[in-house]
Amino acid sequence: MKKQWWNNKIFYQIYPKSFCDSNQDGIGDLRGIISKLDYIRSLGVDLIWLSPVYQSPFQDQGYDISDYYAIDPCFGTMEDMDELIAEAKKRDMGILMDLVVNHCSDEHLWFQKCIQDPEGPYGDYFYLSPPHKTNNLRSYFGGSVWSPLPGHPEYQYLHMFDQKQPDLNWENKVLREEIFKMVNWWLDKGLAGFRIDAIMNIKKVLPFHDYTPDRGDGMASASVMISDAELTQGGVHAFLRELNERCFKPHNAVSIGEVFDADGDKLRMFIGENGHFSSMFDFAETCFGKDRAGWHKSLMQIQPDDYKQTVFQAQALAGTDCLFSNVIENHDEPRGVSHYLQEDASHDPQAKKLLACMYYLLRGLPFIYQGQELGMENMDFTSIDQINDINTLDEYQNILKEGYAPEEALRIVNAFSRDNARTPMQWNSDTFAGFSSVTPWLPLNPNYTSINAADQEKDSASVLHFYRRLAALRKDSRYMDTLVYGSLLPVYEEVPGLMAYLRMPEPAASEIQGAENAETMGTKSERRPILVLGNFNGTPLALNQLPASPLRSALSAAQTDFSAERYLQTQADVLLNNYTDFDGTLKPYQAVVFQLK
Ligand code: TEU
Ligand code: CA
Repeated sequence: MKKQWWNNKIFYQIYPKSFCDSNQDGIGDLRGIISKLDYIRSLGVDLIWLSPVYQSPFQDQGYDISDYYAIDPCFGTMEDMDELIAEAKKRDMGILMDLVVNHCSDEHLWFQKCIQDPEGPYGDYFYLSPPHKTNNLRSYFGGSVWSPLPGHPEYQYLHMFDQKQPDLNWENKVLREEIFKMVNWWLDKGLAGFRIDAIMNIKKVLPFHDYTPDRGDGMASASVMISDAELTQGGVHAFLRELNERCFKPHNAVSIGEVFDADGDKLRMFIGENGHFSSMFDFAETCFGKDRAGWHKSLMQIQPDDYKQTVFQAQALAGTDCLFSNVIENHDEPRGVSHYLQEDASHDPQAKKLLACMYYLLRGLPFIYQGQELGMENMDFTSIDQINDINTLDEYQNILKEGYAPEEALRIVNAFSRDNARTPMQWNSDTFAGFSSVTPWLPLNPNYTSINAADQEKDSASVLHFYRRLAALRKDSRYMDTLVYGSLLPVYEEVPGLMAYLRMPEPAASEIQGAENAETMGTKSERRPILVLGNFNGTPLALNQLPASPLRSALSAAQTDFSAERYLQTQADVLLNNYTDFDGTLKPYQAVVFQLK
């Protein structure tokens, strides 16, 4: 794998509306973010991804942009944005914006001009179709993907998401040029790169045709056309190659794709050495158990062994030439600790640290979503009126239609709602959690009195301090060859509730035949395997039954009958531990990282 400047970076996602409110209007803003840059840096973060801060009517919380060149007034001004970039740079951090170019807002000038004159040039910026030539796709947010073009009953326009998010026509070269110009404008301003939203959707199957219905409404999920486009139309690749060549590559920018469903042989087209993006999210765990029929048919919680298998499969797919972006949550998902830990564990700081340790040290780029570093949990919404997210409101209606009682429907959406992650950041135990001095735009999770940054700052055993220790480990130049560039080898897979993997150092440049620059790499590096062990069981896990052989073979030393327990206790060095000791048995939810001899 060719080394790149972003390979060893740590990422932090900010959902600006819910991060920090500087002017006391209940909405987080750019100056609020600027005031917290030292805190973010203290987590070892190098790159900050901001969910959209562009001008927007907020039908989908900023993922509906009405001006790509303007900051929405609720977040501040373009001067604030420039200051944020500059202040981040002073602290050795870079800013990534969210690139939302599958669609814009219906309030964008392009769509307004399209409405004025659908036969004119702006009609080609969108997908317009006579009513009899549309298809039966269901939007991701419910209802048909087609809506009548205002004032023009002879046309329907396509929107994969909400009605207020018309899809942009990437087949139109003029539109693509507009997008490239805009992306370069932002990169020239000094952005480090972009996270690229919903990008698989930019390729449609033309002419439009119907798909086999997957629900009683006679419609098929919009995602079906996207898989079809990959299979039959050459997919998104030509568009993404052009975007990379014209924008990311010339700026040496980092680009993180929001890509769902890229199967094995396609992965390298996205994130291989000459791929479209620097990296893309591993959503295999996110998607595990999700059902197209809706949240009521989806699995509320994943079992630890399914989690570990899903992660290991994704890691195997990425091999040693692709880097996934690793997440346990984001602004579209429930909180990771609530989703991936079993009920008893999901409030336990030790279990939260365990989950943190397991995903953070995988091969790939670690992403932290705001509040994750505190172990923030799902919100217990007590009424549907507390929920703002359109996706949740649609699923709620869908579940009611399926005949569920309102309380049951609320219980189900509580488990999946995107608003779980969007409640305000919990800075301290003051009124409104230090997020604002007025009522926030979305209710606070009442547990802010016990889960907040100020308290955890004072407690060296807190989840927050554990995230700092993870960063320190990952950044330690002695382990870089192993933790950043090394391969991943699952071990003891058959042991229930145990997640264990070896990170094997990549061969030193000097060990690679014919390598140039053999001296430049790895002089300070400690080229020994690292073992990550985590017990997801609420009971102790004795290691005396585990054979030492997988560890021995990793060391290419002679096989012995030595048990893993004895080997680890007597010969391996502990690099990180969520308890204060290791006595040969893993305590409930204990995570330990060893360096082997
Ligand atoms: O999400 C894309 C996407 O596929 C979502 O529909 C996702 O499946 C859903 O949120 C899971 O519940 C991106 C953004 O991350 C999301 O916030 C936006 O709403 C969406 O694009 C439209 O821009
Ligand atoms: Ca504000």
